[in-house]
Amino acid sequence: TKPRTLLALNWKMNKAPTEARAWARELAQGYERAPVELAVMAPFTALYGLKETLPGGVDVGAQDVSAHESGAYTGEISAAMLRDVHVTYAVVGHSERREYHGETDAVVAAKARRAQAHGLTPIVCVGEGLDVRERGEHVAYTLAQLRGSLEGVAENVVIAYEPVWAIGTGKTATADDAEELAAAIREALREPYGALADSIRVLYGGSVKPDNIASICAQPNVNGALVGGASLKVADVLAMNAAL
Ligand code: G2H
Repeated sequence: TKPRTLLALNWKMNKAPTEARAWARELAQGYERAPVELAVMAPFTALYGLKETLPGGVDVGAQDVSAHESGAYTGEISAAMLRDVHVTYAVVGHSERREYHGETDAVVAAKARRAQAHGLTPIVCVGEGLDVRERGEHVAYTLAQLRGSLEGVAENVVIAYEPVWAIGTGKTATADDAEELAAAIREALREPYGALADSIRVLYGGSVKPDNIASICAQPNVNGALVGGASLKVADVLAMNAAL
């Protein structure tokens, strides 16, 4: 049995708190609770008001979390602070964090462990760039990144496979590309987690939209999507929710 599909929206650095609440009110008008789980990864400042405004059963997540517990880390947001405002998920190791903020696999794993220690579910992102794909090394590269990013991380985790060449570019991996990596990731998860690997959700991310989400999420090892650009408009989100 497949785990429940997760439609995870990644707003990135978009929507002020006021805009986020307006979006949630608009969603509530058309939203019918689907068999899939819906969760919104919003900027820190929007999380509290968003959770209060969203229809019941829709979760919120942060796009990052500190690896540290508390104290002299100016500018950081802790897992405990996120939990206090009813956050369920924390994305860690998104390729934009790895690329623009120098996050290594070790840092990503530390963030994931800290999130779990406070009852959050980390969404750990992995995926290769175009050069790696062109050399045909995408499976080995992604699995190495996965192992490093899951060091000491417990099974309460979601994995997002996001090939960097497909992010925000309009180039989507084919459903077969997504399945190839999702299956390889599932196999690799058996080593640390044994039979629990089957209950861990593996998402695909990279230019997912209403017209391609169904075929991607129908793949045997794909358990949902992490959606950036197409997550900003309510109409697109309702269409994706209905397609699953
Ligand atoms: C990949 C994805 C969401 P987009 O970053 O995480 O963004 O759907 O815009 O490619």
